[in-house]
Amino acid sequence: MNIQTNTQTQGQKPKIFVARAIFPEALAKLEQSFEVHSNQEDEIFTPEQLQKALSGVAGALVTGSERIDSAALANAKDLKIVANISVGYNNFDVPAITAAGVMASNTPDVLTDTTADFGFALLMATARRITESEHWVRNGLWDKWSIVNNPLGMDLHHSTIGIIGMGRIGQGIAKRALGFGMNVIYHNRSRLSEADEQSCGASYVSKEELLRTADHVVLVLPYSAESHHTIGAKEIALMKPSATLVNIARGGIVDDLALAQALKEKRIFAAGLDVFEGEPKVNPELLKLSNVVLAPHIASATEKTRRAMVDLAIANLRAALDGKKPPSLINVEVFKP
Ligand code: 8YV
Repeated sequence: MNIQTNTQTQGQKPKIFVARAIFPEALAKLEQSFEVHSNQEDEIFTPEQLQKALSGVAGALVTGSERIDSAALANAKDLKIVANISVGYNNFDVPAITAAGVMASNTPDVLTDTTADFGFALLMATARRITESEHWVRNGLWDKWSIVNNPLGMDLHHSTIGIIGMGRIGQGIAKRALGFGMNVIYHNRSRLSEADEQSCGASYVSKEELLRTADHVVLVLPYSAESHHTIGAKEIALMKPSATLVNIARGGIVDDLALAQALKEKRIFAAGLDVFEGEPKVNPELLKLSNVVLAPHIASATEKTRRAMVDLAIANLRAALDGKKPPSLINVEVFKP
């Protein structure tokens, strides 16, 4: 572990910790106001290193790779805020952070459209076998083509898309699907208002009906103990053999081993995965298969959006250290004006 510090300002400014590499301009700006301890080498910290790094700092910018729980906070007596550079915050033990009197924030809204775009891109790549087709070209198989001998895919247009998790990103995917003439069904913990259902052209159905009828199932729900293995062997068994499954939600929402077995036996057509159980590790059974498109958790990864996420996380951190309410505070009960 090598933590870099802007030592010329040591002692004069509040100390903050930046857990992963961020854009240099953003770091330089932070250094004008704070004594910045940062991990620009970008190696993921062990829990012990993280605990040490949080000791003595007033604020921390973290990402999904840092688990913030009571152990991480054990020596963080000066900490006022942990600002996640991520909308999902299943890396936070929110009750433990709240019990420690620390504010927790995330980065909603700024990544909605970028992530919805990627969900749709991954769905298209999966249904139309784009990565397999690229391998055809690279492996010199193009001259073997015929009307029937090609990576033949499944249509999106005029098919039924089933979205599980109809928050901002799920709704963004639904609106994109309308442009493809798709029939949109969804399942969510709570039903949308009539106005929101209308603007997404989406009909609410049970999870079982969605799995039975959708041609394409897209997962966009937050991870929690309740959503663990929302899709396992039992749920996959309900799906059509021609169906595709796309997970841009979180690893652990899908039982990856059960999915690999189903894909191997062609019990469903294909899957597109941006998130994995235990990532950055990927279940080796998935790696053996050609009917799965794999991406390294990049749904929010455009330069513009990643900059906006960093900027919002910094705005949260600055507000907290200025005694103001962070714009996207999760545990509002901790804030004392
Ligand atoms: C992040 C994400 O890239 O915002 C989220 O919930 O999954 C991604 O945008 C990732 O979590 C890194 O923090």
